[in-house]
Amino acid sequence: VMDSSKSEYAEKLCNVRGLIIYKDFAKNWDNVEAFQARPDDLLIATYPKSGTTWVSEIVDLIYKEGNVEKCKEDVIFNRIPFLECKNEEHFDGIKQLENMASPRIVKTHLPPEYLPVSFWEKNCKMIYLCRNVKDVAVSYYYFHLMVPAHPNPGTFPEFVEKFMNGEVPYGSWYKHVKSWWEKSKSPNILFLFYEDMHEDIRKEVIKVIHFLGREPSEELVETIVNHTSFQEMKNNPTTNYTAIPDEFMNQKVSPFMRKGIVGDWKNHFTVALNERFDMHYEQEMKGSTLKLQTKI
Ligand code: A3P
Ligand code: EST
Repeated sequence: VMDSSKSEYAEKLCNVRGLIIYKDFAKNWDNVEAFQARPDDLLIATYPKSGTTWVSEIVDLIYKEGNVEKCKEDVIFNRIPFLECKNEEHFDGIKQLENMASPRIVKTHLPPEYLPVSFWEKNCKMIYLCRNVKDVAVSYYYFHLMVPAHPNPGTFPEFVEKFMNGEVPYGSWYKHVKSWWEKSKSPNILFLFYEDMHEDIRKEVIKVIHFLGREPSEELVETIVNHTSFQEMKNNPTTNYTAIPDEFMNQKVSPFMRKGIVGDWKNHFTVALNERFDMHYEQEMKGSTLKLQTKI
């Protein structure tokens, strides 16, 4: 079992300058590094499974001034291309972006150190969304099961071991959020929390509208809150990823819009695993001023 899982990792994932990433993405790395950002690009950065799709739909609706029908004209991964995404002939984030008119909204899961330098040179606005690490681990586990580009994650405790060691695509969650947290001292970067969005979505939506230099009319905020609820996005074929064929994303195994709640980790972590995880968390995060919401 050990040998076959090891060879499956080598077959599907790859280490690019210290970052673990999908092999297909790695083959395209020269193009990622050379990517030319434009000054009016908006970057949405997250660690995978932190609510990227949710905040992306919110931002696109702000750009489209609350025109829901316009958002529904195309799937979210065409409206907001995924920068480093590459899969043979099916997906190419760089190519999509190059052919796109400004202003562009760009999705990435890259840590700041791996972001194409032009984003820094052009001083682009960026939004980073952070989610409670335990819920990220749970969500990433189901994502591993449903997306065949991942090695088999094994049991949940086995996966959590890999996750803690950063042996998953995009590497260590701890490094990722710590680095982006440091970067977010710049006024160009808005740092948001998934749990805050759950607690008071209106407040967070207004925050994003202000960050984008616009005025939050009552009507716009109302439209966004309604259109981007979990149920709406789960039933919306342009946001629920059902347009991606089963061979790449098998939603019969687990839906992309899975639960969309805070605290699902409590249904997955045993007391012992939780204690081990907490100890490791303290070690990894000591020295950082970033504090997650702990009341969940
Ligand atoms: P769960 O697997 O916990 O349900 P990403 O978009 O970064 O891949 O993150 C996916 C996670 O965000 C999933 O978490 C998904 O259900 C959740 N999500 C997506 N849209 C949401 C929404 N509108 N409200 C709340 N959660 C949402
Ligand atoms: C990875 C992270 C993410 O937030 C969304 C997606 C959707 C598309 C997925 C990709 C991913 C992982 C790699 C792929 C891709 C579709 C084909 C490709 O191989 C599975």
